Amino acid sequence: MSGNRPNASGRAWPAGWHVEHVAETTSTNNDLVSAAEHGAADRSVLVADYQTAGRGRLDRRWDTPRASNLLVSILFRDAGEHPWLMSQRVGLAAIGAARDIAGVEAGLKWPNDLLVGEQKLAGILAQRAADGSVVVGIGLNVRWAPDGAAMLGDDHDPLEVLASMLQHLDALPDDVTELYRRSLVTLGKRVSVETPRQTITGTATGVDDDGRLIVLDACGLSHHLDVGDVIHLR
Ligand code: BT5
Repeated sequence: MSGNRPNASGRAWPAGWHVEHVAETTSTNNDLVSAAEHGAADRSVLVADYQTAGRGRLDRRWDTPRASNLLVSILFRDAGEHPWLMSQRVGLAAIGAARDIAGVEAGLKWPNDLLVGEQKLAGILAQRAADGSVVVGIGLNVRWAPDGAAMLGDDHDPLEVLASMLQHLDALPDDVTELYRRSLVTLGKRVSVETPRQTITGTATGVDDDGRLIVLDACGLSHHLDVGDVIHLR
């Protein structure tokens, strides 16, 4: 990967990030997981103008026309036992970039969707590679969004958003617990959470130390959920 020198896009990236920019691939996450297993460096970053098989969670798709949006994956070799912490960091950095580049205020829907109001601006997909490293991919709508979703606006360049996001990642404190909780618009809301086994309805009261969403149901039971799709009810 090309390091901190200006690369094909002619752009100088923040120091310490090894950014490769390609015109097209299947999925930046797939590529970077495979690169990780072949020894790619910590903080390798793969950004594509277009993905032919962009992936969401649970085998859903991530769609975006050519050269419109940010499609990027980042490799973290020192993610430790808590891969979800890296997703939280990427989500927070993306909020900072949306604010700096476009003046757009986004919040997080648990676990890591970026929302503007209730419209989705970005989605995050984290995967663990076989060697234990973690790849966090983010798709952020810059110049295009599907119906009902949010974007930053026509004037903005996906690579500029990435540069800002990397700077924000560098500037985050080691412990982002409080920052994450403050950005999480899910907290305090009534939610319905569809998990692989059941749907839980209640009030989102917190996030535990394992990154799980705590939902208090009408019977007074607290559920600690580690996966699921959240709907904000109000
Ligand atoms: C996500 O999944 O939100 C994670 C998306 C991660 C995409 C990035 S792009 C770079 C990297 N490489 C990859 O292959 N993936 C990552 P999920 O929560 O499952 O949301 C997927 C759902 O969002 C889809 O089923 C659609 O309903 C919706 N969707 C698809 N494209 C969208 C877009 N551009 N904007 C907003 N919503 C979208």
